[in-house]
Amino acid sequence: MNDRQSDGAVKERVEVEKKEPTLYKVVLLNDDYTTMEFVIHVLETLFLKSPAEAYRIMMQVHQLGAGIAGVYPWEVAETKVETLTSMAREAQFPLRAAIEEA
Ligand code: TYC
Repeated sequence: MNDRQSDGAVKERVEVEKKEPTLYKVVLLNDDYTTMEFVIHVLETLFLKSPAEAYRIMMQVHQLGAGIAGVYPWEVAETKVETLTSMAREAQFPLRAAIEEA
């Protein structure tokens, strides 16, 4: 729909605010075989974390079982998990991630 009415006047903009998109957490899961170094590498290169933040998240997952790698719109979260899974399979690690509503 455009903002023009048939008389050429501009329609009043009643709904200015856009609805917030639903966001999803990519939750990294612990396992016994993936190396800490590889998890840090994935957090830095795929989830764009600083080295310090990547280390913090990795240790949280290692000690507590799970941790948030990032929060994204649905399609981005899905693609991150797919890329993580193929990076892990390529390196022959069982690393996995889940998606949860934020
Ligand atoms: N628990 C793994 C180890 O001791 C390290 C690890 C951390 C694995 C985080 C997965 O998502 C993970 N080598």
